[in-house]
Amino acid sequence: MSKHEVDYTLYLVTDSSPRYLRGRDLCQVVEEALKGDATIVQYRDKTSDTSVLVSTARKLHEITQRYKVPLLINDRVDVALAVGCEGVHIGQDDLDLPAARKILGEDAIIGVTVSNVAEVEAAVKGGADYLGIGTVFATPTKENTKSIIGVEGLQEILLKIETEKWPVKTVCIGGINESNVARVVWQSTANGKSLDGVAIVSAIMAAETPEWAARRLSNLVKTRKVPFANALATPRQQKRSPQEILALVPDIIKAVHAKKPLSHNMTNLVVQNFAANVALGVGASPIMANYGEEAPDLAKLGGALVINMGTVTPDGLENYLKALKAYNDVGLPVVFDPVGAGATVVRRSAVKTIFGGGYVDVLKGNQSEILSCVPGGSSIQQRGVDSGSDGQDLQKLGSAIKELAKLRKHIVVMTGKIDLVSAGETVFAIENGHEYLGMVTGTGCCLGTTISAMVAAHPNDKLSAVIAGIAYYNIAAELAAERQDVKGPGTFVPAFIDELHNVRKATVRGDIAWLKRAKVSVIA
Ligand code: 3NM
Repeated sequence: MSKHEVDYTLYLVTDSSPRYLRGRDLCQVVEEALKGDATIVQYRDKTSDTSVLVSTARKLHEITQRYKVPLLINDRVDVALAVGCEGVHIGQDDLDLPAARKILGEDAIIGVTVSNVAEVEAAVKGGADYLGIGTVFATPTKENTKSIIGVEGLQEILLKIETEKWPVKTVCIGGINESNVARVVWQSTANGKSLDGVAIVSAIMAAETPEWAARRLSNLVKTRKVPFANALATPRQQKRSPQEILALVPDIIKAVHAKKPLSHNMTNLVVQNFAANVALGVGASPIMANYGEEAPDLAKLGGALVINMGTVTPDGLENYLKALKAYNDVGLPVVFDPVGAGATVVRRSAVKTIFGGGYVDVLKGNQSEILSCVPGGSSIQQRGVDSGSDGQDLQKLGSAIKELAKLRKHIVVMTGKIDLVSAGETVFAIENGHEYLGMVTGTGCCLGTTISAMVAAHPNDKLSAVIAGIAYYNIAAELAAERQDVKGPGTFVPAFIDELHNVRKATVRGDIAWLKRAKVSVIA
């Protein structure tokens, strides 16, 4: 088989350690994986003597040849030469690529480990046939990994390869298993450029039945079926005019009223009570459940999850991940509020962990929180952007969230004096609200709760639901602030809850005079 015809779909990397083999024979495990559809094998053994490496590689090569699958050797060009197998995989610290190519010749398959764009460029220019991109997620299989790049790092690299039209093949590696493989392949696709496959150690080597594990993984890579994918904003929905969206607002509010969707909040200590009252005000059914084990049951109830990172702790993070998985598994919406993201090392890492752990449908935060989620966003902030108060800044912020939404395939909401929303094609600006919202704690968090109710009740057009939620919330704040009985931020809070309730009730009665206040526009 020519090296250009190699199928990278399911790339098995071996591990001979007893924790994975558990007394089984390496060759037998590899053969089982081949029966289950592994399409390429890398023999990776960092500790055995050369004589063992060569004899094992020979046995493996006999097997892989029977299955017409290439065998590569990790790092050891000499072993590949001795065995006459199809190629090698080299890391950044191993023998350099030109030397390997010179020794093995043009027909050999040579792959290189890369974790950033500079390494990709060097590998491509050096003539690598494929790239092993990683480490995607932390993994016990290789603990001394250089950097955890997450799905975003992966995407950044694919985007570069697509832009440069480099002909190199790609697989990702690190922590890939049945629970995340379809999402990683789906979410990392950038401008139509997808991975050619996934490289896996433990999810096959350690499996009870490697054949079945390989078959399931192979199917997941090929189908990329993720329950949340079909709920993305369609191009048609993204092109709606503000008038078209405003025309949908009453029905969205009525849908929340009629369905009373569950708003499952994993939120911070400060806002639990307020957020529950806001959820009731907008017509949802709140549950403030921070224990992740409950999430699979709650996710059966058709609502939406809010992960608000305001009081992050190691336990909390574990619980968020369990809940995220539960909602992802059934394709129900997740709203993520990265409170204080960027403020501390712990929070920055928590944001990475959450994005690594699952898919969020709506990312909502203030300017600094959202910019800290944008690759390179901190530099936009350092250059000075002032909450979108002047038109130029608004454009800059708009393009930042548009790019972010496109990259992550979700809706991004950046709150500020003017709230910005994008699903990757258009940027909507909503200019409603009142300064009292900024004078009491938790109003940003409660907007997340409101959005969760809207997207839960109107899941097939989440973009309109999000915009409807923001407009409704902010107009209720205006109405509350104008009331005679409101004398300041303290009296504003109960009046605000009243107005959320009143606006909903009026809408259900068919009175939508309040909606005339809505100032929604498209800015990019
Ligand atoms: N290389 P698992 S991560 C062999 O990042 C290897 O370069 C990595 O193991 C890299 O599939 C890794 O069990 C181990 O997570 C991957």
